[in-house]
Amino acid sequence: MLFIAFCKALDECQHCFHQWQHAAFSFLLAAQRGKQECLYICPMDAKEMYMRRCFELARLGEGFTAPNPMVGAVLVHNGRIIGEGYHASYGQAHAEVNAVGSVQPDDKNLIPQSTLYVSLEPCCIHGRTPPCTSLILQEKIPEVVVSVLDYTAEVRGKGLELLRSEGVKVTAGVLAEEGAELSIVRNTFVAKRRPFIALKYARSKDGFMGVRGRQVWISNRYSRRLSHKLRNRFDAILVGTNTALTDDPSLDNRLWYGTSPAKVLLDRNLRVPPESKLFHTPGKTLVVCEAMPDRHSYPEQVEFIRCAFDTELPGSLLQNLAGRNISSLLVEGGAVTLNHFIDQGLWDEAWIFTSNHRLGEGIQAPPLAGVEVSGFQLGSDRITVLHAISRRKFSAEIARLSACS
Ligand code: AOF
Ligand code: ZN
Repeated sequence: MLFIAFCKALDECQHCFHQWQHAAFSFLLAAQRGKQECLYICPMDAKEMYMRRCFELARLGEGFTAPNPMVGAVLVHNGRIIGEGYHASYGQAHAEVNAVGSVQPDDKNLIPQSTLYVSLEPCCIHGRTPPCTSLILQEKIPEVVVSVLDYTAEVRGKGLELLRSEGVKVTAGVLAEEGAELSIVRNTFVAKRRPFIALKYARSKDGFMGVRGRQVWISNRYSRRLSHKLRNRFDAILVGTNTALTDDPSLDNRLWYGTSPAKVLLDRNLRVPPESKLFHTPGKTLVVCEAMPDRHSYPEQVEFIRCAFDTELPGSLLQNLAGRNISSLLVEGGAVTLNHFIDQGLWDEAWIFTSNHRLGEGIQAPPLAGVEVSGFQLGSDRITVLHAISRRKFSAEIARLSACS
């Protein structure tokens, strides 16, 4: 029987570098417990397995947590998950609190012998909720496993330090590349002091975004749904004057569940008429202009940001938006607006929808250099997702720093 336990462990750990060690360990464990067989999970794989579960949980909060990150947490006792949680909504309980809170009464006494897995470094500050580090210490959780650091200035490694100084065993950097991507929006927002920026545009097969002065539908209806799904993920959506005039877009999220972004319109001379749809769909509209607005012509939820339309424009606007807690921005065009951001390297991600029709002529889609991370077919449209080189570097830096924290 013990031999069977040994073979089983060897088989289960066959892709693992430590397989012989684990098989031997499993053999001893089985002998010690007098069990016929003993399931043994490689501790390396186990850490990653629980962290993957944290990532899965975290994503359940997508679209609802901003400007906070998506975070998931799992509490494990002796190979059994006794609690799980995620940050579901801004201002509400953090993932760790929900994970601890979900432990059943019969298992509560196990918390001081359990390991807490969290996709992000536990916070050590009083924000809208108390620090998670206090909860961990109060619950006497002896071990915490984290994927990546929280770059919020007052946290950034201090959460881990505090736990260690109180005798908690802390491991950071588990699945750090994935963890860095999961929290890239928050970490970009707090480290670069500007919203995370995604560009989104549709282009014809021959590379045109549209025809000047006339509305042209390029992408198909599945792509429209996907673009509304993106609107749920972003705090704000931005368009320029020409797009607002030719398309009269609503800019809200009607085709996907969740929230609609705040709307931002670049309209230097206030040429977009107050009766345009985007001023009347629910939610705030911010109009960036140089001209003095006639406030009373617009609905109450319209606000004006007056700034010079010079080379400083994207930078100063982004600062203003960050001050309003807008942590992510979806720039939907048109070409002039997109180029404002591209020319200054102010973008992190791009979603390009390429149809299989040719337009023959029109406004050239902007050329973009980035790393293609995803490409898939959505009916007749091809969707390409690019990451800016600067974002790749930043993400890699987060992963590297987290692994040696
Ligand atoms: C965690 N777990 O689930 C989340 C964290 O204003 P508050 O109270 O929401 O706290 C803001 C801080 O918490 C900030 O550092 C943010 O990055 C972090 N988010 N931290 O330990 C969580 N969502
Ligand atoms: Zn917290």
